[in-house]
Amino acid sequence: MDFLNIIVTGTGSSGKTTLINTVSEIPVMDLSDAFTPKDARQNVELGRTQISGDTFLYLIGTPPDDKYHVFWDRASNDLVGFIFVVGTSKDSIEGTKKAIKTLEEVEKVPFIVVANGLQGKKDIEKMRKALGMKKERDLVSVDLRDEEKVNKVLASLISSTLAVDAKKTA
Ligand SMILES: Nc1nc2c(ncn2[C@@H]2O[C@H](COP(=O)(O)OP(=O)(O)O)[C@@H](O)[C@H]2O)c(=O)[nH]1
Ligand SMILES: [Mg+2]
Repeated sequence: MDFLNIIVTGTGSSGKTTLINTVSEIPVMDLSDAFTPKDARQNVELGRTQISGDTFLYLIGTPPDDKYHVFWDRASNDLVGFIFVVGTSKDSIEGTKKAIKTLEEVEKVPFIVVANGLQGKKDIEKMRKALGMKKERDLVSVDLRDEEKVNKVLASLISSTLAVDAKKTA
């Protein structure tokens, strides 16, 4: 059996739980009570989906604030990458922008930004600007309730990670 991790992060009400629920084959677990530190005992959840005969993908949902990075560290073995879920509110955009910046400063982990509530290409470009995202980074507009679309996001993140790994070993 192989187990891979994806961290799903974003501010409150950005759509993390919705995304994880859409693809999880197990009831999404609320891990709020399972971990310390005490002040991070909120909003941590876990879903799982089988991506091949013997490979399971764990989806770990947390807010983007620093105090949750302990969960990111714990998931760093077998980490495929991050999904940032961003809504259209100013808070969500600012919170996501900050978290992306932090991640890019610390390590070269693949990530994809998933926006919900956008209409058309113009909105996507506006969001890219607002987040200060580099051109080579992926930003997609997805209805998080759509299983097929969310699965595509997972597949895309997994394949970009494999591409990075292949480069490292080449
Ligand atoms: N229109 C639309 N609403 C969404 C989408 N994803 C989530 N929502 C709604 O946004 C709200 C917050 O989502 P939730 O998953 O609880 O956010 P979380 O706090 O990040 O876990 C809920 O009412 C969802 O039904 C989406 O892709 N499109
Ligand atoms: Mg939630």
